Amino acid sequence: DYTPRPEDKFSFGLWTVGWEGVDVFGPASRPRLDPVEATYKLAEMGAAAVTFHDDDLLPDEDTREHTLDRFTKALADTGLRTEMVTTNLFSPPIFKEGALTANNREVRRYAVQKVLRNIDLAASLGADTFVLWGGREGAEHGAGKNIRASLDRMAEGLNLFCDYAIEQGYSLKFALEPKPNEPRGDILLPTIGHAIALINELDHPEMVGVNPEVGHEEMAGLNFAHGIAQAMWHGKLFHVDLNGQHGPRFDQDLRFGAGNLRGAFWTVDTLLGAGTGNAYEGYVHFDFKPPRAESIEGVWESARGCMRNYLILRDRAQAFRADPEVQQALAASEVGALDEPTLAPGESLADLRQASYDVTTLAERDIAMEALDQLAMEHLLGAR
Ligand code: GLT
Ligand code: MN
Ligand code: MN
Ligand code: MN
Repeated sequence: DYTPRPEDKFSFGLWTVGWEGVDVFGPASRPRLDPVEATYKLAEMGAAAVTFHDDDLLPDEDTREHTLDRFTKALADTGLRTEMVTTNLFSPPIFKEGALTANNREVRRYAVQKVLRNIDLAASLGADTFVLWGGREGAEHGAGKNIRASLDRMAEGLNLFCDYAIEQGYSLKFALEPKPNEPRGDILLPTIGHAIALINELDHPEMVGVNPEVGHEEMAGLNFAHGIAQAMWHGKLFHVDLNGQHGPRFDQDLRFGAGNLRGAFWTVDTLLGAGTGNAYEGYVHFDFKPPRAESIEGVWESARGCMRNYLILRDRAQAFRADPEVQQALAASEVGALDEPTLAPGESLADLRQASYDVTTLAERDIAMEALDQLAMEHLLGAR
């Protein structure tokens, strides 16, 4: 039974089901979806939370208070939470050349103002996480952007936000979302690794983590499961954007499970702790775009597919980890032996240097990983 339930902690960006299909080659193919109606519908489908950009929910000042009232009523009626809030620093034309890292200082100050107002909103709704995706922080030209100065300004902005949250007594944490390109030719903080390196230079690194997206890492040709495993190792996986992508091409934002299916299997396995017990405890957040050719029925089918694919893959990954043959295969591949430090406690480098190693036998050993991987494949394909 792959019915989504609130305890599965599924969460959806209101901009995902709300995408009207506007792309670079054509206008909207679907009518506007009222975000409050979408909230009710997602609750009915088994989601536990929603997330949004300031402008998704509250596009204008005149209707702001009224929409907020309707939205908070929808949350109260359904039991859904707002677990994450983010700011649109990429659509308004003022951000055409960047927001927090625009060359123009007035633009940067306006961007900070927009974020601060939205931090207040996030805190008032009880959100845990505040995401920052720097879609327009980047360049198409060489000399037009001083990258070192951009990093200074990015760090400055993040330091200001952390200080503000501390000052206000908010318990919010921040999460940076990397992406290599699109809409800018090259985006600042293109991968998980770049983002974590910047975080370690901040005034309050403990308040800032990452929100990696499957498709964004795969656009860069990277292994998403490895990326989030490293983020978890650093204690930085504050949030996640699950979706699907077919290798390095434009950002497809397919429903989770579509695209790189094997990658999705290892992603779920990694979130579950890859057999180690160190699981990701946060919301399972989907950031996809129901294909432009679908009508509203297809939009909900796409959202349902994200959740069902996650549940099916969770079931498959758990069956893989519980299979006694897999346990044997893991042992045959010496997977557990990697937990052991290379130098034993109390040993010295001299001990290591004095020992002799059977180079020929070691070179000839069987790593047995094809057998292990075939077991994973058969679990994934439902053949075991
Ligand atoms: C935008 C982007 C996403 C980000 C969102 C957060 S907005 O749709 O493509 O990957 O997660 O700003
Ligand atoms: Mn400070
Ligand atoms: Mn995303
Ligand atoms: Mn994307």
